[in-house]
Amino acid sequence: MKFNFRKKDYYICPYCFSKHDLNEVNFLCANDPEVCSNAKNRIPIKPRIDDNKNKMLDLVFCNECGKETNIKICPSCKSELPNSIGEYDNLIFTVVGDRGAGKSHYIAVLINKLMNEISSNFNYSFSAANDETISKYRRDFFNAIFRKGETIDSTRSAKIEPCVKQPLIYNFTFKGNNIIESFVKSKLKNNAATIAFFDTSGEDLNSEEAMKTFDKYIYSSSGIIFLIDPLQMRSVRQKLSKDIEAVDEDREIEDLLSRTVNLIRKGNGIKIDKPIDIPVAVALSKIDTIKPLIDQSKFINYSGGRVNKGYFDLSDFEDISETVEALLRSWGGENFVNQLNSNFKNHAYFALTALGSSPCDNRISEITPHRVEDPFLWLLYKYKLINGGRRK
Ligand SMILES: Nc1nc2c(ncn2[C@@H]2O[C@H](COP(=O)(O)OP(=O)(O)O)[C@@H](O)[C@H]2O)c(=O)[nH]1
Ligand SMILES: [Mg+2]
Ligand SMILES: [Zn+2]
Ligand SMILES: [Zn+2]
Repeated sequence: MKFNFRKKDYYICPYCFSKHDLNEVNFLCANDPEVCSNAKNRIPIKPRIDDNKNKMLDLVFCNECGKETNIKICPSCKSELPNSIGEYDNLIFTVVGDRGAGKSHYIAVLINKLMNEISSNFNYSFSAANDETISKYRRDFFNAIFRKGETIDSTRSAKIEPCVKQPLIYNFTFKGNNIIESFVKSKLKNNAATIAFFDTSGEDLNSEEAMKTFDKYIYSSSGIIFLIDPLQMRSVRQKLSKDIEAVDEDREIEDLLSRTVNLIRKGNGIKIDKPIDIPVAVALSKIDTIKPLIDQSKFINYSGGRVNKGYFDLSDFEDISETVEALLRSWGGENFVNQLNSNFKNHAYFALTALGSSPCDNRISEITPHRVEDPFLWLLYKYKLINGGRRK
């Protein structure tokens, strides 16, 4: 059976976020740089417009050496584009959070789980869209925690190392190859997406000025996962009556939210009285550290097979979101909750742990993630890539 995935007539570059018609893509000569000066000087090859009226060409011939090439590059920033660019919807998911909130470990574990388990439960395939993603994920995320059993170094600032800004890009496509799956698919509005993940560095989020310069991707996002380390909240530390040092004592969780809101409003020209429609998933990270503060009967503690059902469990989702919102309010997060309510039309609360326990001297003995996929699944549900359902 053959499916016609919905084709777009434009694409958004996942590196510089410029929007282009499909026929505006450029190519890079794939020949040996010793042989062809186009290849040597990375001179973009622009296809003739009448060769490709409204579609994206898959290959062109180099105007210098005549060799064919399928390496697509962005006409604005010259970055190499994933080969699948333009085929599917572009979704850009950004993980936002203060320094030490757990963003890097979260992304590392989430992607691993999506590849190995979650996507197939929903009949999707999840695969890296380009070689850079494969090597960056291995180098900066996977190797440390899954191979060496060590924590990931703090993300370097994009100011110092431009490569930090490179997103991880994945294709998420519905497999649907039998009658039942194709029935499920027919009810979905979308069935494929290119998803870019950004890991932001704490330093880049320090001031609005820095966010503006480096984090254009925040206001261009299709969805935001906003991570909060519960131990960052004074009242949580007091309740646990431990001498836990917060990564940053003086930082209130609503400060980063205000800066994010201001950035999105300015970047997209949204007036103060209009709600922002980017969905925001607020997630408590590292919930393994606050076990004593969570009622053991709550859904948060369980995950029993809910992702095996192939739909987004709305009853479970609502229960968790209400629980976490109430927890945040009771821990002095009223202001945060109110700010979120008044600025974002679409928001929900989640709770997760990427590692399942605290590393000891930067060593991770065992990784037992819990509910890491929930915010991501909610975003997919919002974009109608997966269906929602209720328990009978
Ligand atoms: N207990 C616990 N600690 C975590 C978890 N995830 C991260 N951490 C700790 O928090 C530190 C900061 O996490 P990181 O992902 O680097 O934060 P980032 O600055 O937001 O990228 C790590 O070095 C770990 O020690 C978790 O799920 N549980
Ligand atoms: Mg980090
Ligand atoms: Zn050439
Ligand atoms: Zn670009």
